[in-house]
Amino acid sequence: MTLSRRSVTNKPVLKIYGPARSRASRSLWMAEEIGVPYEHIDFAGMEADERDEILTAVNPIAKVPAIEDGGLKLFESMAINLYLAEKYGGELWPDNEPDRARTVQWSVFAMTEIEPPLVQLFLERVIHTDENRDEDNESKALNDLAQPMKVLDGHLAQQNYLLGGDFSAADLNLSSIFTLGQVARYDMAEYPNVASWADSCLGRPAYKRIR
Ligand SMILES: N[C@@H](CCC(=O)N[C@@H](CS)C(=O)NCC(=O)O)C(=O)O
Repeated sequence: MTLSRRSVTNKPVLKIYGPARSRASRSLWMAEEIGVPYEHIDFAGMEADERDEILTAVNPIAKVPAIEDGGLKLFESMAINLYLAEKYGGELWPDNEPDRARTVQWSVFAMTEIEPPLVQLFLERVIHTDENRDEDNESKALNDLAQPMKVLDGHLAQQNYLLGGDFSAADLNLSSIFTLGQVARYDMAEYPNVASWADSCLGRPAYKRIR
């Protein structure tokens, strides 16, 4: 078994499972952003059954990302990122209860309001072939995005980042979803505040390091 390692120490406690070109990028980005040493198990060159055996020991549904940190095994990208930010995040993790609650709010918003229609758009525009492409699904995805995007754009018209003037875990978690929008050629011209905020977040050195 070959393990790919990205770490600054010999034996990091934190292990992150999943290739960078997957939702694991969110957790890799978080780890890079907060500077916690980690071992990256990206499954490169592994057969599917070997990967599944390793992964199901951490995540019974065999999806990535998953992490181990000491005795803790955790899956679901947002749960992982909230945990990492709280434990190691320093300035990325708010020091007050209302902003911590808002961080959870924007992370859940990312997963429930933005990610599902963006995934649908990605499927219709990138994955599906001419035979199974469904324009109604594409229109529905764009429609479903319109209202939450308008709300987000209005919010970001007032401030540079989700919680105010500084980049935080909330920005990382929500902006990480928009990588899918880039691949799906989602035009954000109608939402200029979201577009410039997402460019600023995804332009951060810590994100670039994991791509
Ligand atoms: N809600 C989960 C979704 C995880 C997920 O679907 N991950 C994909 C990769 S992006 C996966 O592991 N799919 C199964 C596979 O690759 O075999 C999360 O955010 O962590």
